[in-house]
Amino acid sequence: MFNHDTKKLSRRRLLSDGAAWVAGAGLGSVAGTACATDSIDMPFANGRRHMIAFPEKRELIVLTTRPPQLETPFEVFNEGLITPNDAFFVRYHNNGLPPPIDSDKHLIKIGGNACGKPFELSMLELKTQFKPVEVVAVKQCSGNSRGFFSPRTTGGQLGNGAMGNAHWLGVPLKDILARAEISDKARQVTFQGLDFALMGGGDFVKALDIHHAIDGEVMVAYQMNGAELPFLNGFPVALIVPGYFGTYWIKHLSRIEVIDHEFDGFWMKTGYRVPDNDCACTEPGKNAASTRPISRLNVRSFITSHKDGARIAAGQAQEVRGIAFDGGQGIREVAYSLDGGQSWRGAHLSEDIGRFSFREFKFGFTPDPGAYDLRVRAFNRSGQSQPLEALWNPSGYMRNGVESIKLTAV
Ligand SMILES: Nc1nc2c(c(=O)[nH]1)N[C@H]1C(S)=C(S)[C@@H](COP(=O)(O)O)O[C@H]1N2
Ligand SMILES: [Mo]
Repeated sequence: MFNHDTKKLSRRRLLSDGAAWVAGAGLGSVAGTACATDSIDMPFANGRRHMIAFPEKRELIVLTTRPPQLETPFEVFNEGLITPNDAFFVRYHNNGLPPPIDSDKHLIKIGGNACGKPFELSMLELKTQFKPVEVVAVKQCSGNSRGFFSPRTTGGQLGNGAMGNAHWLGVPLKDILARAEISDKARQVTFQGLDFALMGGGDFVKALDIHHAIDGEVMVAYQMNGAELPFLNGFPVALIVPGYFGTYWIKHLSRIEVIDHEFDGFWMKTGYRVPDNDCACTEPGKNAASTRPISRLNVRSFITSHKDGARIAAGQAQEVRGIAFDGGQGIREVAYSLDGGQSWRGAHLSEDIGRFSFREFKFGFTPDPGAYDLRVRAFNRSGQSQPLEALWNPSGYMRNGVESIKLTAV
C-alpha cells in the first residue's frame, strides 16, 4: 500500500510545509509507512521494533506512534558528542499532540498564586528582551535502558537510546522570573506545554523547587544545535534543566506558574518517583517504603565503537571509543577493563565541552585470540560512580550499572 516513495514524500513535504504536518498528511503518511519499514531487534527479550522516519527525523526506533515515542539507534552516539536533531529521541505521555504551532503567535503565560505580576511572553520578546545563554547538556529519559531490568518493570521497554546531548540556546528562567514579582511565599514553579491528555491521566505538568528554578542554570530554550527545535522535541520553546532527568524538560512550553505550595499533580506525586534512599533502589521485585521525585542524572558510561558480541581481528590494534556523563559535576575519570572487571586502567578523556555534556573517552588494545569482556566505569568530580552490577527499582528508572561488551578476537 505504502512504499518508500511515500516516506520520502512526507519528508520532502515537511521541508516545504514546516510544522503543518501534524494535523494533515504528515501524520497520516507516518502511520501508513509503519508496515513498510525495517525492523530491529533490541538486545533483550521481546524487543522487536519498527524503524520509522517521522517528520524532521531520520529512521528511529519506534516504541509507540501515538503518541510518538522514538528511540535513537545506539550507533548515532559513536558519530560525535552532539546528537543530531533528526536523530534525537522523542518521548510524549499524552495522545493530544499540539496542533501546528505558529511560533509568531506562541505565548508563554507566567502566573500562579505566588506571582505578583502575571504576564505573557511572545517568542519575539523572549528572543529580543533577554540576553541569550548557551549550554551543552544531556537530556536523558528516566526510563532509559528500562528494557534491561530484571525482573522486568512496567513502562516503555527502552534500550540505551532514550538520551541525547545537544547545544541549547535560550534565556535563563531566572531572568524571566525576575519580572514576575515573586512573593516570599513562593515554594515551587510548575511548567506545562501545549500537548494535552485525551484519555485521562491528566495533562503533563512538572514542578521544580523555587530555588532550583532561579539558580540560573534552568533555561527556556528556543534553539537546539543551532537550529529551531524539531517539532517533536518541543518547538518552538522548551524548558532545559541541565543535570536533571528529561521528565522536567517541558516541551512546547506555554505556562509557568509560581506557587506557594508543593505541587501535587499526578506526574510529581505519583509518577516519576524513586525510592527515597541513597541508591534510589530496592531489592529486586520489592516496593520502596517511601519515595521522592526523581532528580539528577547519575553517572553513566558507554562504549560506542564496539558492539556487544562482535568479532575483532586478533593481533590488530583496536581503538575503543565511548561517552560518559553525569548530573553536572563533570566526569573526572573513566576506568576500563578488558577482563570483565578484574583489572582496571584509566582511559584517555577527550576535550571537556561542559560539565553537563557527554564526555568522550578512548583507549586502545591489541587482542590475542580469545574472549574479551570490556567494561567501562566513570567517576564524576565528586567521586560518584556506577555500580558494578545494575541496581533495581520498581519503575525501572536511573539504570546506570557498568556495561559489559563481549568481544571475540579471531
Ligand atoms: N510537553 C511535554 N514535555 C515533555 C514530556 C511530555 O510528555 N510533554 N515528556 C518529558 C519526558 S519524560 C522526557 S524524557 C522528555 C523527552 O524529550 P524529547 O522528546 O525532546 O526527547 O520530554 C519531557 N518533556
Ligand atoms: Mo522521560
